[in-house]
Amino acid sequence: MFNNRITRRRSLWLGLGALATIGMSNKFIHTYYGGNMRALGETNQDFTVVGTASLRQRAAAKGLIYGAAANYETLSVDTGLANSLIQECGMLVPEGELKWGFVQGIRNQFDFTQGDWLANFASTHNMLFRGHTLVWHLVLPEWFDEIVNQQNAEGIFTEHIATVTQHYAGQMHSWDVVNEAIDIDDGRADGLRQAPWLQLLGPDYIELAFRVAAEADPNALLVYNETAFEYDTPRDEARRIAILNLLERLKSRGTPIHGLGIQSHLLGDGKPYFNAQKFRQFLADVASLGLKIFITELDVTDDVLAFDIDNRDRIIAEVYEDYLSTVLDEPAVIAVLTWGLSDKVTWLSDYAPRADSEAVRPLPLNSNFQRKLAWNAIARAFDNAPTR
Ligand code: 9MR
Repeated sequence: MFNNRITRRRSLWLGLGALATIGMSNKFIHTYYGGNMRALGETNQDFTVVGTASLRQRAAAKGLIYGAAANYETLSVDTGLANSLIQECGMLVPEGELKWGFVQGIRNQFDFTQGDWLANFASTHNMLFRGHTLVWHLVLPEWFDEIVNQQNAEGIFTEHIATVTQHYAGQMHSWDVVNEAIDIDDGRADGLRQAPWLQLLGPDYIELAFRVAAEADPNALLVYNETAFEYDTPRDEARRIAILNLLERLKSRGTPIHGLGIQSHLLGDGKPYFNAQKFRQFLADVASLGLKIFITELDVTDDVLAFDIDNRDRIIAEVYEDYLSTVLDEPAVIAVLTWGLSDKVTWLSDYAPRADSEAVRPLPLNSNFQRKLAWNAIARAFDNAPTR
């Protein structure tokens, strides 16, 4: 049943596409299985943390980066959120502001206002800044279908990537150059998604994106970012193989790619399907290609966990600690980013709400910006991690 649930959930997840264009809400009705996956009080893991140092400090002590995604809309008005980010984060990632449909919502009119505000927030508070994302099949502008065709596609593609990367050159630690290019359900032998750019430019659009970005900003680390391959299920296994094949191909062709981003949107009820040994081997395989690894969008759903808040927080914290202790064992992992910092602002409120309408609790801080057990779990994982 879980496998069925995971498969179905992830298809929905990956199919967010149609809804995620500009001007449309990403709220949508979806059905999935209810039911509480665990009895109360089943967990007894120890989440004791020594001292009060921030996640940023604990990560830095090991040569790691900790950061979070945030968006202009909430960060610019919420001082509680701003103060928490300043305290806890060594890196900031714009949640949406650098996506194609935001930056070039009108053809040839690049609008960096919100991205620049976020870049300025990061530099003012001595945080690194990370770009997300240059090429994605979602959040394309409304003019895309009308204007882009086989004849002009390459010019529009390279111009967009060059303009955006040039604008932030010198300010970006790293870029998610291409996001979510794999979908094994699309039936191609190479596992690539039938994304608009693939249809227009062929499979080498990925390599082209990296080359254009590298030329415009030779100092940023260039990353391929992908979702939904963390579990020991046939689907995730097939996705891991497709990812490794893609990375190997890019490296063998001399593509300027420096890292893999593992989104890590984990499931609160996913513990039985996380195979630490297998995932650890996958990380080693990626590292053996000479690539760095970023955990880019970590959060943990609690939509199907029982209401009890203490127990829910414990289960979520367990998922964080089990995952991060496995991941941080691999020296190629250099950064851990959560997709948000406080439960007050999370995409999961819309995407994976609870049937009982209670607030979701997927992130390190609660909605009043206080540290939860998930925070302890991340802190412990950093404290126990080998030094880079
Ligand atoms: O969290 C983001 C949400 O606020 C946006 O509406 C959505 C579309 O822009 O994108 C969400 O972030 C996604 C990220 O860009 C890529 N990986 C999956 C994330 C969650 O959907």
